[in-house]
Amino acid sequence: MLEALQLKRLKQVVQRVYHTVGFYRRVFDEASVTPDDIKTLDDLKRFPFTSKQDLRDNYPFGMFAVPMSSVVRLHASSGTTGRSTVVGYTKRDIDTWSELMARCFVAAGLTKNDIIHNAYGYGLFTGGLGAHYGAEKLGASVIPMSGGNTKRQIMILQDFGPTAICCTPSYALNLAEQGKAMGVDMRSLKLRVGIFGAEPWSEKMRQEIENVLGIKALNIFGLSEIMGPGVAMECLEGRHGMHIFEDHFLVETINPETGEVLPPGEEGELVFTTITKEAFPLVRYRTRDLSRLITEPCRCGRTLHRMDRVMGRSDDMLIIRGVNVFPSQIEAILLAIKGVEPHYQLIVDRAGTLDTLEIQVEVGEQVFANADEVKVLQNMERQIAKDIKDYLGVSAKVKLVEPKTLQRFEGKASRVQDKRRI
Ligand code: DLL
Repeated sequence: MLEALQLKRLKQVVQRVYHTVGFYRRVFDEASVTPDDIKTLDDLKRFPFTSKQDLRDNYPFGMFAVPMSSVVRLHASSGTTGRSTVVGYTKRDIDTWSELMARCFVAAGLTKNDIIHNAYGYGLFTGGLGAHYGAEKLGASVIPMSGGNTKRQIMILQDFGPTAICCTPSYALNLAEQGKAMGVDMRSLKLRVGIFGAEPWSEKMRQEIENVLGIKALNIFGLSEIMGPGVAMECLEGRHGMHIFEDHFLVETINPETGEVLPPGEEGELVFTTITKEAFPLVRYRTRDLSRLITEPCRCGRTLHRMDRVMGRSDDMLIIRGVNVFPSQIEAILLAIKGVEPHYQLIVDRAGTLDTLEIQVEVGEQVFANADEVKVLQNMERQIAKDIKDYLGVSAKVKLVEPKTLQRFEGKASRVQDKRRI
């Protein structure tokens, strides 16, 4: 049944992208495949992958399969111009997304009688509005908190008595810590369940969150390119692995080195094909997220296959306080500043519940030779930190160091030290 529906939808989407998106026509032609080659679901394997670079090359709207007059919403991942990923939605895409997010809330045991505190960021990030529309679709009462203003969030949690909370897992711990500092007994709030995602987290973090907040913590997965939050979601009954909404997304795991499709159960890179999206359909999109598929039945009774928690990435993307950052984006900002050398180190750590980013970067001899050295250095540090915040949305501590003090590399540079123990 499901397979028949998937095949019908897959055929439609492959036809559509071939006829409406120049990129797909070109890469299908190059790979000598045509939409008619899809006879079974397995035939998808013969089609080329789509990468993030392809999206960048077609920035901002080149991959859209409908005219802009049909696009009712745009979202984007953070990034400097030309480097962020822009996604578009038709009215029907928004309806589908809301429906799938509503399914996620149902999987978390929520109904229209619940109050949902939504602390995912509202804006270009898909978390806030994605969860918001899903909560409304369910008929629950949604509190559109967005991120930040932590003290105010604690007050709202006490006064409005939400039964569910949506935010990144690290922010959940941050809230718990702030609440405790304010003398609030966080376990006695009405919260019952949390829907946490947008960044990697571990079983240990789950236990800690459940313990400090006195709730059940569930994992939700998604990415802007495929839709936003709600591509896959854990259920309250199973609490192990996230059910993938396979009536809307086809999933494969591949060996990131060779591109070979792996059997279910083996760890590899997740590749998604959207089969119902109108504005921004993607065929075989390489997520760079490493996970594995779980095909054993779940005790909740859902027959949708599951994906395990994301175990890492096959590229160098960092997620810092929920914001996706590529070292190359930081590099581009650094190099645009006069006096800065192309030698830098990024040190990512976690202080308590908060991710920290320190950027060490070399400056040229002439900066150190300057009589007003200290002042000049301080100004430069401030300027770099401001640019990083303005372009990428993350706070960083910038430390300028003397020329030739940072490590040099003979092969591939390794400029990131991720010291977080999640
Ligand atoms: O993070 C969408 C989202 C919002 C998901 C709210 C869940 C909740 P992007 O900003 O495009 O979209 O980032 C997508 O975040 O490729 C993963 O690397 C990572 N990610 C998302 N969810 C999880 C998760 C949103 N549950 C990127 N566990 C993805 C680990 C996750 N990593």
